[in-house]
Amino acid sequence: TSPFDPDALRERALDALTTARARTALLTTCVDEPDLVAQHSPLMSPLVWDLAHIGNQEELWLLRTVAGRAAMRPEIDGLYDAFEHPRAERPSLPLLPPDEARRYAAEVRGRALDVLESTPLQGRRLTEAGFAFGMIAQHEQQHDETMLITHQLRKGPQVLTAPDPAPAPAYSGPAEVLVPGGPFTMGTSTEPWALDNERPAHQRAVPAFHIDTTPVTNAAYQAFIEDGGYDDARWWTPEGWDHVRAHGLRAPLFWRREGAQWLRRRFGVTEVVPPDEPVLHVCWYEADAYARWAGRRLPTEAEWEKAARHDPETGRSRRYPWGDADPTPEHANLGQRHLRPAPAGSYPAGESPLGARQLMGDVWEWTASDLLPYPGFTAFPYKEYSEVFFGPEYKVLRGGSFAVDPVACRGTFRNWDYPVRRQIFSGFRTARDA
Ligand code: AVJ
Ligand code: FE
Repeated sequence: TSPFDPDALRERALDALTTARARTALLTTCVDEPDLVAQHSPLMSPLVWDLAHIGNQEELWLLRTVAGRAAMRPEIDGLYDAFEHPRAERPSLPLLPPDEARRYAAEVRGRALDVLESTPLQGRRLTEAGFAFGMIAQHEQQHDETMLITHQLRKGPQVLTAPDPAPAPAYSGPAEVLVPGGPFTMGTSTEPWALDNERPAHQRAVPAFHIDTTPVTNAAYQAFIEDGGYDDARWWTPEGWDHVRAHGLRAPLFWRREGAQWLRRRFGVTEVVPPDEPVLHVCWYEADAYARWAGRRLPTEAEWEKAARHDPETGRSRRYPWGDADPTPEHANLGQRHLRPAPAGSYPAGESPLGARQLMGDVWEWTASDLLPYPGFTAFPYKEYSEVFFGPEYKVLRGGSFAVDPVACRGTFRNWDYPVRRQIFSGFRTARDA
């Protein structure tokens, strides 16, 4: 059966919702109650807020909007509206306590699965091809990544464990690949669960360029540090230079120097920074400065997507670098199966037609581009998913991290954040004109 037929999509929606809830449960049961209601960083919500917000969004879209049901607890809507209360304020709100938040989310889910069973997946735009269900599964998975960031910021001993990615032989292929010039199809009009900002498919002219085969490694980034990169205004944009000086940045977030070594804290464990792993927890300003120091630049968002999707043989854009098949563990480091990126050069089965690796998974990759709508964009199903963020304040990240579930990751998926943010699972690769 095609992954696009209605029965397969219903199955897929059920599976995506179930996978997301298992991950949510894990992230919210491995710490005790005080930890769930505490704010571990002013950048993040208490975990218990994410938990009830996940349920509240599901109720809003699947029960009220799709199925036309009345609000279960109208009095809590405001508490879990991300636009009403900034993250820093959320711990002082009268939030549902952990047990109640769990019960609420579970009750919504029970009803949502009934709705999934009884809703035709054809004919109405919100539910066409299961879109609303896919959107809610992606929303939960996005918050599961957010909660993993909260776990990383949390002080205290390790509570999460996962096997390491398979060790990879040091990558010895070419350092960059040449992407030929010419138009390619960016975005999508056919991917059933693509979100509004990925649409519609359109042609983009992209001149020839070179792009790194793998994300920039810790070893390469350390060379920038040792070369005095953080002390040299030449490499930084004026805003970036102000930012590093005002905040005393010297290295990626969570790094600490001890003698000749760099150590980092990762989910409660301190370890030596592994040289061959993609660098993680850098902000856009750091990525941009590194690239300039290296005599290169960040790829634009269109360049990144062309490197990831363009098949020079057919001229088509693929769903993923390796083709149209959904990701498996052989293709990419996704889904919180590991709690770190895999060594640079891993996942040969996931490489693009031109030979670039790890475009999906491992680390979110900063691009040079601001978050802007594609020509023909229409907000759907609500303006606050992406439209309100369009403009120069946000930079686009592509490709997903080890913390992203496959349901929320594709060649067209767009993420964004402020250029100062580095608690996110962000890295980058560099490019140059051909
Ligand atoms: C797309 C990751 C920037 O977390 O702010 C979650 C995703 N939107 N709930 C965010 C999202 C609404 C969004 N990002
Ligand atoms: Fe949300």
